[in-house]
Amino acid sequence: MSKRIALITGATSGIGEATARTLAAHNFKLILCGRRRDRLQKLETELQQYTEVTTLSFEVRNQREVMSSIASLPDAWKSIDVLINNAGNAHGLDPIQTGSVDDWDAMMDINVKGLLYVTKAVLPVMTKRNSGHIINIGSIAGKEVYANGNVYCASKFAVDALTKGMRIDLNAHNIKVTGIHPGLVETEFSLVRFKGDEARSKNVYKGFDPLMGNDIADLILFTLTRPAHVVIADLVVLPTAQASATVVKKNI
Ligand code: NDP
Ligand code: 8X3
Repeated sequence: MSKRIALITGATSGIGEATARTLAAHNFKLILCGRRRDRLQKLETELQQYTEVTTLSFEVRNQREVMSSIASLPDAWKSIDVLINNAGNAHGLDPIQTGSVDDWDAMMDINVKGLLYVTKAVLPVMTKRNSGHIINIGSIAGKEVYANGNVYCASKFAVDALTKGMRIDLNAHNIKVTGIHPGLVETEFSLVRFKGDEARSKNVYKGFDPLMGNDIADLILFTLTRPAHVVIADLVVLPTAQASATVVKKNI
């Protein structure tokens, strides 16, 4: 079977980077995306020993940049089979009454509108061929609301709704749509949420075994390797120590 082409947003760290490594080892050609060009180049060089890799650096908030970057792909890369909408972050953890409007804009623009822009740019090749697979990375925060999670949770509830909506609208086109909703995964996520505060970020993952990027990458691979007649529609995955968005058994 010829290699499928997978486009991964947010491939410069965490879940996206782990997914790139896993898919490189399992017969996928990769289009790696993110804003940090140095990291993209480093990963491209590393993974080229296993598969064909190309990179696109764009800001998912900028619709024009998203469209022109994806349109700039050489013909050999245009037939994207798999889209992994992973780029996203939380910005801040504040009560609604004191939350920053800039943080709210960032989360809605990146997690919701960015996902829509990338999907819009990639879908024509999938609908034309009546095949493809879209995986949206949601979150336990898109299933449960927690204190101070307000806008991040809203953005991930939106991802959940969009995933369901895409599955319905793309049903006629034979396109698989999967939502994967992780609990606590140790990545750069908390460093971004807490604006570079390393101590506060590390503390989130202290006293228990969190999920790692590889755990989600494994699930993505599993989802992508089901037979043609099977779609994994919705997956919630937590560390064993986590029972809900806020119940985590910590040994500290
Ligand atoms: P990381 O911070 O490690 O990775 C985030 C990725 O998103 C980076 O590659 C970053 O690349 C990219 N990104 C962020 N903002 C933008 C932007 N404006 N334009 C383009 N790319 C952007 O976090 P995770 O790996 O944990 O997060 C990946 C996804 O998983 C997110 O959607 C997150 O909400 C979700 N998630 C994370 C959980 C966790 O506990 N870690 C749990 C549940 C879901 P660059 O900065 O180079 O642009
Ligand atoms: C990231 C997981 O619990 O920090 O989506 O919101 S959580």
